[in-house]
Amino acid sequence: MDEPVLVERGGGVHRLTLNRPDKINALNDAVFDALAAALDGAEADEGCRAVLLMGAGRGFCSGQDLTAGVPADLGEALERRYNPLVRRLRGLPLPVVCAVHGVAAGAGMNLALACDLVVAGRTARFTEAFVRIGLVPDAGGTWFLPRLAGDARARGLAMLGEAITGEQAAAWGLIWAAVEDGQEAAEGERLALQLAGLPTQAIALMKRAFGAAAGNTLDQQLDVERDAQREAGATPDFGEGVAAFREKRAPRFTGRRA
Ligand code: T3D
Repeated sequence: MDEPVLVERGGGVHRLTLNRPDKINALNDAVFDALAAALDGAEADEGCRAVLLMGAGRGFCSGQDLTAGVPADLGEALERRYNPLVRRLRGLPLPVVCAVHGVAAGAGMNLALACDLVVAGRTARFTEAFVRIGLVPDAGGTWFLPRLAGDARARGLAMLGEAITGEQAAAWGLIWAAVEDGQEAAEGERLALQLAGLPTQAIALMKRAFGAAAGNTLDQQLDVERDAQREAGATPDFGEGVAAFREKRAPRFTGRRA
Protein backbone atom coordinates (compact mmCIF):
# COMPACT_ATOMS: atom_id res chain seq x y z
CA MET A 1 0.00 0.00 0.00
CA ASP A 2 1.22 3.51 -0.78
CA GLU A 3 2.28 5.55 2.24
CA PRO A 4 -0.25 8.36 2.88
CA VAL A 5 2.63 10.73 3.65
CA LEU A 6 6.09 10.33 2.14
CA VAL A 7 9.02 11.43 4.30
CA GLU A 8 12.43 12.28 2.90
CA ARG A 9 15.27 13.55 5.08
CA GLY A 10 18.48 15.36 4.19
CA GLY A 11 20.35 18.63 4.54
CA GLY A 12 18.64 19.39 7.87
CA VAL A 13 15.19 19.26 6.24
CA HIS A 14 12.35 16.75 6.58
CA ARG A 15 10.24 16.79 3.41
CA LEU A 16 6.69 15.59 3.96
CA THR A 17 4.59 14.89 0.88
CA LEU A 18 0.85 14.22 1.13
CA ASN A 19 0.46 11.15 -1.04
CA ARG A 20 -3.11 10.51 -2.19
CA PRO A 21 -2.81 12.05 -5.64
CA ASP A 22 -5.96 10.38 -7.06
CA LYS A 23 -8.03 12.43 -4.59
CA ILE A 24 -5.84 15.55 -4.72
CA ASN A 25 -4.43 14.48 -1.34
CA ALA A 26 -7.75 14.57 0.50
CA LEU A 27 -7.27 14.20 4.23
CA ASN A 28 -8.38 10.98 5.95
CA ASP A 29 -7.43 9.24 9.18
CA ALA A 30 -4.40 7.58 7.62
CA VAL A 31 -3.04 10.95 6.48
CA PHE A 32 -3.61 12.51 9.88
CA ASP A 33 -1.84 9.62 11.65
CA ALA A 34 1.06 9.73 9.21
CA LEU A 35 1.40 13.51 9.46
CA ALA A 36 1.40 13.37 13.26
CA ALA A 37 4.10 10.69 13.20
CA ALA A 38 6.15 12.65 10.67
CA LEU A 39 6.02 15.83 12.74
CA ASP A 40 6.99 13.85 15.86
CA GLY A 41 9.87 12.41 13.85
CA ALA A 42 11.03 15.84 12.75
CA GLU A 43 11.02 17.17 16.29
CA ALA A 44 12.79 14.08 17.66
CA ASP A 45 15.56 14.28 15.03
CA GLU A 46 18.29 16.58 16.33
CA GLY A 47 19.53 17.00 12.78
CA CYS A 48 16.20 18.34 11.55
CA ARG A 49 16.04 22.14 11.44
CA ALA A 50 13.19 22.76 9.00
CA VAL A 51 10.15 20.96 7.60
CA LEU A 52 8.82 21.22 4.05
CA LEU A 53 5.20 20.19 3.39
CA MET A 54 4.03 19.45 -0.16
CA GLY A 55 1.45 17.43 -2.07
CA ALA A 56 1.97 14.70 -4.66
CA GLY A 57 0.28 14.80 -8.04
CA ARG A 58 -1.66 17.69 -9.51
CA GLY A 59 -2.59 19.62 -6.37
CA PHE A 60 -1.59 20.29 -2.80
CA CYS A 61 -4.69 19.19 -0.87
CA SER A 62 -8.47 19.07 -1.44
CA GLY A 63 -9.36 19.16 2.27
CA GLN A 64 -11.38 16.55 4.10
CA ASP A 65 -11.93 13.34 2.14
CA LEU A 66 -15.60 13.63 1.26
CA THR A 67 -15.74 10.02 0.11
CA ALA A 68 -14.58 8.59 3.44
CA GLY A 69 -17.98 8.76 5.18
CA VAL A 70 -19.30 11.66 7.18
CA PRO A 71 -18.85 11.58 10.96
CA ALA A 72 -22.04 12.02 13.01
CA ASP A 73 -20.39 14.79 15.03
CA LEU A 74 -18.14 17.04 12.97
CA GLY A 75 -17.10 18.93 16.11
CA GLU A 76 -15.68 15.72 17.51
CA ALA A 77 -13.89 15.10 14.21
CA LEU A 78 -12.25 18.52 14.43
CA GLU A 79 -11.28 17.99 18.04
CA ARG A 80 -9.73 14.63 17.22
CA ARG A 81 -8.00 15.42 13.93
CA TYR A 82 -7.78 18.99 12.67
CA ASN A 83 -7.30 20.91 15.89
CA PRO A 84 -4.36 18.82 17.14
CA LEU A 85 -2.70 19.09 13.72
CA VAL A 86 -2.98 22.88 13.56
CA ARG A 87 -1.78 23.20 17.17
CA ARG A 88 1.12 20.87 16.39
CA LEU A 89 2.22 22.85 13.33
CA ARG A 90 2.02 26.14 15.20
CA GLY A 91 3.74 24.74 18.30
CA LEU A 92 6.47 22.80 16.48
CA PRO A 93 9.83 24.34 17.44
CA LEU A 94 10.93 24.17 13.80
CA PRO A 95 10.05 26.37 10.82
CA VAL A 96 7.53 24.76 8.48
CA VAL A 97 7.48 25.73 4.81
CA CYS A 98 4.52 24.77 2.64
CA ALA A 99 4.74 24.57 -1.15
CA VAL A 100 1.33 24.77 -2.82
CA HIS A 101 0.71 23.79 -6.43
CA GLY A 102 -2.60 23.19 -8.15
CA VAL A 103 -5.38 23.49 -5.61
CA ALA A 104 -5.56 24.01 -1.84
CA ALA A 105 -9.23 23.61 -0.91
CA GLY A 106 -11.13 23.71 2.37
CA ALA A 107 -9.03 22.40 5.21
CA GLY A 108 -6.27 21.97 2.62
CA MET A 109 -6.06 25.74 2.28
CA ASN A 110 -6.06 26.24 6.03
CA LEU A 111 -3.48 23.51 6.53
CA ALA A 112 -1.20 25.58 4.30
CA LEU A 113 -1.98 28.77 6.24
CA ALA A 114 -1.05 27.02 9.49
CA CYS A 115 2.52 26.69 8.21
CA ASP A 116 5.12 29.41 8.74
CA LEU A 117 6.02 30.25 5.15
CA VAL A 118 3.84 29.40 2.17
CA VAL A 119 4.96 29.56 -1.44
CA ALA A 120 2.55 28.85 -4.28
CA GLY A 121 2.44 28.75 -8.03
CA ARG A 122 1.08 31.92 -9.61
CA THR A 123 -2.03 30.14 -10.86
CA ALA A 124 -2.47 27.83 -7.86
CA ARG A 125 -6.06 27.96 -6.56
CA PHE A 126 -6.84 28.66 -2.92
CA THR A 127 -10.47 28.14 -1.96
CA GLU A 128 -12.33 28.11 1.34
CA ALA A 129 -14.62 25.53 -0.25
CA PHE A 130 -16.57 24.83 2.95
CA VAL A 131 -19.59 26.99 2.09
CA ARG A 132 -20.24 24.93 -1.03
CA ILE A 133 -21.07 21.95 1.19
CA GLY A 134 -22.76 23.92 3.95
CA LEU A 135 -19.85 24.10 6.40
CA VAL A 136 -17.83 26.87 8.02
CA PRO A 137 -14.05 27.24 7.59
CA ASP A 138 -12.19 25.08 10.09
CA ALA A 139 -8.57 24.08 10.74
CA GLY A 140 -7.98 27.65 11.96
CA GLY A 141 -9.45 29.36 8.90
CA THR A 142 -11.64 31.84 10.78
CA TRP A 143 -8.57 32.84 12.81
CA PHE A 144 -5.96 32.93 10.03
CA LEU A 145 -8.00 34.67 7.33
CA PRO A 146 -8.88 37.96 9.07
CA ARG A 147 -5.39 38.25 10.54
CA LEU A 148 -3.66 37.67 7.23
CA ALA A 149 -6.02 39.26 4.71
CA GLY A 150 -8.21 41.55 6.82
CA ASP A 151 -11.82 41.10 7.88
CA ALA A 152 -13.46 42.15 4.59
CA ARG A 153 -11.46 39.70 2.48
CA ALA A 154 -11.79 36.97 5.11
CA ARG A 155 -15.57 37.23 4.97
CA GLY A 156 -15.58 37.26 1.17
CA LEU A 157 -13.31 34.24 0.93
CA ALA A 158 -15.34 32.28 3.49
CA MET A 159 -18.85 33.26 2.42
CA LEU A 160 -18.38 33.08 -1.36
CA GLY A 161 -15.97 30.14 -1.40
CA GLU A 162 -14.50 31.44 -4.65
CA ALA A 163 -10.95 30.50 -5.56
CA ILE A 164 -8.16 33.03 -5.64
CA THR A 165 -4.83 32.44 -7.36
CA GLY A 166 -1.44 32.10 -5.73
CA GLU A 167 -0.61 35.52 -7.10
CA GLN A 168 -3.70 37.03 -5.47
CA ALA A 169 -3.00 35.18 -2.21
CA ALA A 170 0.48 36.72 -2.13
CA ALA A 171 -0.87 40.19 -2.98
CA TRP A 172 -3.40 39.89 -0.12
CA GLY A 173 -0.73 38.83 2.36
CA LEU A 174 -2.10 35.32 2.83
CA ILE A 175 1.16 33.69 1.78
CA TRP A 176 4.86 34.55 1.59
CA ALA A 177 5.30 34.45 -2.18
CA ALA A 178 3.95 33.33 -5.52
CA VAL A 179 6.42 31.82 -7.97
CA GLU A 180 6.26 30.58 -11.55
CA ASP A 181 4.07 27.50 -11.86
CA GLY A 182 6.22 24.41 -11.54
CA GLN A 183 8.76 26.18 -9.32
CA GLU A 184 6.85 25.81 -6.01
CA ALA A 185 8.71 22.72 -4.79
CA ALA A 186 12.11 24.13 -5.78
CA GLU A 187 11.37 27.41 -4.04
CA GLY A 188 10.04 25.57 -0.98
CA GLU A 189 13.22 23.50 -0.94
CA ARG A 190 15.38 26.61 -1.25
CA LEU A 191 13.60 28.28 1.65
CA ALA A 192 13.68 25.15 3.82
CA LEU A 193 17.42 24.71 3.25
CA GLN A 194 17.98 28.39 4.03
CA LEU A 195 15.99 28.05 7.26
CA ALA A 196 17.91 24.88 8.15
CA GLY A 197 21.11 26.94 8.21
CA LEU A 198 19.71 29.63 10.49
CA PRO A 199 19.62 29.77 14.32
CA THR A 200 16.89 27.19 14.91
CA GLN A 201 16.34 28.05 18.57
CA ALA A 202 15.76 31.71 17.75
CA ILE A 203 13.25 30.71 15.08
CA ALA A 204 11.45 28.42 17.55
CA LEU A 205 11.29 31.34 20.01
CA MET A 206 9.91 33.59 17.25
CA LYS A 207 7.16 31.06 16.59
CA ARG A 208 6.29 31.06 20.27
CA ALA A 209 6.29 34.87 20.42
CA PHE A 210 4.15 35.30 17.29
CA GLY A 211 1.78 32.67 18.68
CA ALA A 212 1.38 34.60 21.92
CA ALA A 213 1.06 37.99 20.23
CA ALA A 214 -2.46 37.37 18.89
CA GLY A 215 -3.95 37.35 22.39
CA ASN A 216 -1.63 39.85 24.04
CA THR A 217 -1.52 43.57 24.67
CA LEU A 218 1.68 45.35 23.62
CA ASP A 219 2.64 45.46 27.27
CA GLN A 220 2.27 41.70 27.65
CA GLN A 221 4.07 41.09 24.40
CA LEU A 222 7.05 43.15 25.50
CA ASP A 223 7.37 40.72 28.39
CA VAL A 224 7.17 37.77 26.00
CA GLU A 225 9.98 39.31 23.92
CA ARG A 226 12.09 39.90 27.01
CA ASP A 227 11.79 36.23 27.99
CA ALA A 228 12.38 34.99 24.45
CA GLN A 229 15.43 37.17 24.02
CA ARG A 230 16.81 35.96 27.32
CA GLU A 231 16.59 32.39 26.01
CA ALA A 232 17.96 33.28 22.57
CA GLY A 233 20.86 35.13 24.19
CA ALA A 234 21.85 31.96 26.03
CA THR A 235 22.15 29.84 22.87
CA PRO A 236 25.48 29.02 21.20
CA ASP A 237 24.12 30.52 17.97
CA PHE A 238 23.95 33.97 19.53
CA GLY A 239 27.63 33.73 20.48
CA GLU A 240 28.46 32.48 17.00
CA GLY A 241 26.44 35.24 15.32
CA VAL A 242 28.22 37.97 17.24
CA ALA A 243 31.65 36.36 16.76
CA ALA A 244 31.03 36.03 13.01
CA PHE A 245 29.98 39.66 12.80
CA ARG A 246 33.12 40.82 14.57
CA GLU A 247 35.36 38.57 12.51
CA LYS A 248 33.65 39.67 9.29
CA ARG A 249 32.79 36.10 8.23
CA ALA A 250 29.64 34.10 7.60
CA PRO A 251 28.17 32.57 10.77
CA ARG A 252 28.06 28.79 11.19
CA PHE A 253 24.86 28.24 13.14
CA THR A 254 24.28 24.82 14.67
CA GLY A 255 20.74 25.26 15.94
CA ARG A 256 21.77 23.70 19.26
CA ARG A 257 20.06 24.62 22.52
CA ALA A 258 23.28 24.67 24.52
O1 T3D B 1 -15.78 15.97 7.78
C1 T3D B 1 -15.11 16.58 8.64
O2 T3D B 1 -14.32 15.98 9.37
C2 T3D B 1 -15.27 18.08 8.74
C3 T3D B 1 -14.07 18.75 8.20
C4 T3D B 1 -14.13 19.39 7.02
C5 T3D B 1 -12.92 20.02 6.45
C6 T3D B 1 -13.01 20.30 4.96
O3 T3D B 1 -11.98 20.37 4.35
S1 T3D B 1 -14.54 20.53 4.24
C7 T3D B 1 -14.10 20.86 2.54
C8 T3D B 1 -13.78 19.60 1.81
N1 T3D B 1 -13.26 19.86 0.48
C9 T3D B 1 -14.04 20.28 -0.51
O4 T3D B 1 -15.21 20.56 -0.38
C10 T3D B 1 -13.38 20.33 -1.89
C11 T3D B 1 -14.01 19.28 -2.79
N2 T3D B 1 -13.33 19.24 -4.07
C12 T3D B 1 -13.48 20.20 -4.98
O5 T3D B 1 -14.20 21.16 -4.84
C13 T3D B 1 -12.70 20.00 -6.25
O6 T3D B 1 -12.44 18.63 -6.43
C14 T3D B 1 -11.36 20.78 -6.23
C15 T3D B 1 -11.67 22.29 -6.28
C16 T3D B 1 -10.52 20.45 -5.00
C17 T3D B 1 -10.54 20.39 -7.48
O7 T3D B 1 -11.35 20.50 -8.63
P1 T3D B 1 -10.81 19.89 -10.00
O8 T3D B 1 -11.86 20.15 -11.04
O9 T3D B 1 -9.44 20.39 -10.25
O10 T3D B 1 -10.66 18.31 -9.72
P2 T3D B 1 -11.81 17.22 -9.59
O11 T3D B 1 -12.01 16.56 -10.91
O12 T3D B 1 -13.01 17.81 -8.93
O13 T3D B 1 -11.16 16.19 -8.56
C18 T3D B 1 -10.20 15.22 -8.99
C19 T3D B 1 -10.45 13.95 -8.21
O14 T3D B 1 -10.23 14.21 -6.81
C20 T3D B 1 -11.90 13.49 -8.34
O15 T3D B 1 -11.89 12.09 -8.30
P3 T3D B 1 -12.29 11.24 -9.64
O16 T3D B 1 -13.64 11.71 -10.08
O17 T3D B 1 -11.21 11.57 -10.62
O18 T3D B 1 -12.26 9.81 -9.17
C21 T3D B 1 -12.53 14.04 -7.08
O19 T3D B 1 -13.67 13.33 -6.67
C22 T3D B 1 -11.39 13.86 -6.08
N3 T3D B 1 -11.53 14.77 -4.96
C23 T3D B 1 -11.41 16.10 -4.98
N4 T3D B 1 -11.63 16.60 -3.77
C24 T3D B 1 -11.91 15.55 -2.97
C25 T3D B 1 -11.83 14.39 -3.71
N5 T3D B 1 -12.08 13.18 -3.19
C26 T3D B 1 -12.37 13.14 -1.86
N6 T3D B 1 -12.46 14.23 -1.09
C27 T3D B 1 -12.21 15.44 -1.59
N7 T3D B 1 -12.25 16.52 -0.79
